[in-house]
Amino acid sequence: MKRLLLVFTLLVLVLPMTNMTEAQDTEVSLRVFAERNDIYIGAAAWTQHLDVPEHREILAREFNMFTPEHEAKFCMISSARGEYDFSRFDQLVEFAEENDMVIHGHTLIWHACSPDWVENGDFSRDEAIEILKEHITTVVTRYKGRIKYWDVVNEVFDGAALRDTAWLRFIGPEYIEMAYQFAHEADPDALLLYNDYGAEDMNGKSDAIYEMAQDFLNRGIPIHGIGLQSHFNVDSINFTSVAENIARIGELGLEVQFTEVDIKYLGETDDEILRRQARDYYRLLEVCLDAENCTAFIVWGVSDRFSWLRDPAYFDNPTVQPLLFSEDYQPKPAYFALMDLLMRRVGATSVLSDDAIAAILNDPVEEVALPDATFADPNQLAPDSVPGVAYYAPMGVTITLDGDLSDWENIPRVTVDKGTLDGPGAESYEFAVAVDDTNLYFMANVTDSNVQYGEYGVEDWYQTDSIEFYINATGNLAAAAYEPGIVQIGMLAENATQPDTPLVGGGSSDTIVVSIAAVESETGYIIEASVPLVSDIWTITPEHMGVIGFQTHLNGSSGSGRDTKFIWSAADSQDQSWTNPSLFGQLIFWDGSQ
Ligand code: 9MR
Repeated sequence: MKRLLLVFTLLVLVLPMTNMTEAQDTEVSLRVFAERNDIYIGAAAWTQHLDVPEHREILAREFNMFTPEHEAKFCMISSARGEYDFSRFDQLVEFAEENDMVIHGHTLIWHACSPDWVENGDFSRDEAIEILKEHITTVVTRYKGRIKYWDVVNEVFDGAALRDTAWLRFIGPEYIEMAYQFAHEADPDALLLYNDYGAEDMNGKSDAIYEMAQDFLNRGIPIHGIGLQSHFNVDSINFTSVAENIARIGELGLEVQFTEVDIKYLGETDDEILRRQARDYYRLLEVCLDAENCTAFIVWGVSDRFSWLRDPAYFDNPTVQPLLFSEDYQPKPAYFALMDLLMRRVGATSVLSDDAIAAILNDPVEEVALPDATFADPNQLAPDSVPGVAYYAPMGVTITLDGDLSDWENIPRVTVDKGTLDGPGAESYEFAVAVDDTNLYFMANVTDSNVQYGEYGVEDWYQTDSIEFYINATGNLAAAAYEPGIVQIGMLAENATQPDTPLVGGGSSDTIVVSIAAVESETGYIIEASVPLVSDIWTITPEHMGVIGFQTHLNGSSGSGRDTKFIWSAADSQDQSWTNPSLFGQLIFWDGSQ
């Protein structure tokens, strides 16, 4: 407790005195206040983490639920059929029990951790069913009455389709329901969850999981809840949509748990990114507290030091700090934000002052004062753009989509050569935008010595050479989630070889008609595109100095998937425009006759 009290004391220096009383009189920990809010607050760990005294202390003090991070999985406990080594799993269970933590078992069946003897086996359907049953029965029976929740199967969906796994090949799709039946037979009191990632909000994958659960319930297959892994990126969570998904699962009578929460980001760590991370942790816990069927909020590790995301095999930021405690076990803003929420919800005086929590939650309104319009070239039809912030698009210019750039003369060009990935997939691109009375025109002239065609299909368009532009025509530039009137339009370089069938992807791009002309050029490729100003999803009426949201990206590949990502809008430091339109910049219409 000493270390934490020291932190509180330091904080108190800048907090009103009243807050001190609570910190002194009551034990202040996440678990104490989670209990008072009637939810579990959990953390995952490996046995090796328990060797670090601070790690053990924080686990025991702050969390009332425990998940074995890796050492309970099939590949970790069984080296041959019928042979098990439970020593590390046992250590974790004993640690959790000693500290009065409810155990969340993770996981019985997961394609990424099936023992080699299963993966490489050649089993008949009946044999495979026997093996599945033996494994589940052995493990669940061993810990019967001690493990309250089980992630029975993990990640069996790949998008909305069933993932190709050894079990699917041996048994067919019924292996999933069999796993639940075997687990239920072994411990009828255990609560059985289905756990997956990328299905936190309303989407095709969460629809498929919802339908599977509904079908199981209709047919009497025992399932009690859905685990939403929640490996999120800063700025990317659609909280409303997550709440909607939890509510529909609740209507089925099922629990939901956030099972593997971490919130990551690219690039260096600074106060601002940790603030936004704290804000996102707070808002996510708030969604859980607001939903009656949300029973646990589990973080995927304690200290940033041991996060799985530091492994370059998983994520491209070896210094990322995605958890609640720093490398040296200091509580971070995200910890205090969660603490604040749990305390205020039960009427306790928070460890944070009103001003301190407001500073975490309230995004500064970025009033970007645009400089006076300048013209680098007197013949320009609109002012110079403000780098990464605003682009002035001339009005009254009609462009022919033909790959010939002569009609773009005197329209301001912007070069983009920076973003979140700086590989050899492209050198740079320049873009320009113009409008007439019927269309908005976009042009990208890409410098790329090695253009890829046919590397990926249109559904994975962003993995290969492609150009994106984004429009937010809703009038609300602060919109942080996609809604009608906001689109991401991704256009493959391959359009240069397929002039008749536009290859277009991107969020809601199917809600608007996009016309494209793409050609190869001496230095790479050129794409010209247009969208109508009047459509089912928007009516854009250009007026001098009128503003809409706008963004553009480049994806570059040199043959083995995207290695280059250039981004125009400076607000989008994390490549999150595909999910969060508040990160776009501004497109300002310019009437040269004014
Ligand atoms: O965090 C776990 C890491 O320590 C393991 O090395 C890895 C093995 O694949 O599994 C990680 O946990 C995963 C979890 O079991 C299922 N969802 C995704 C998690 C992160 O990869």
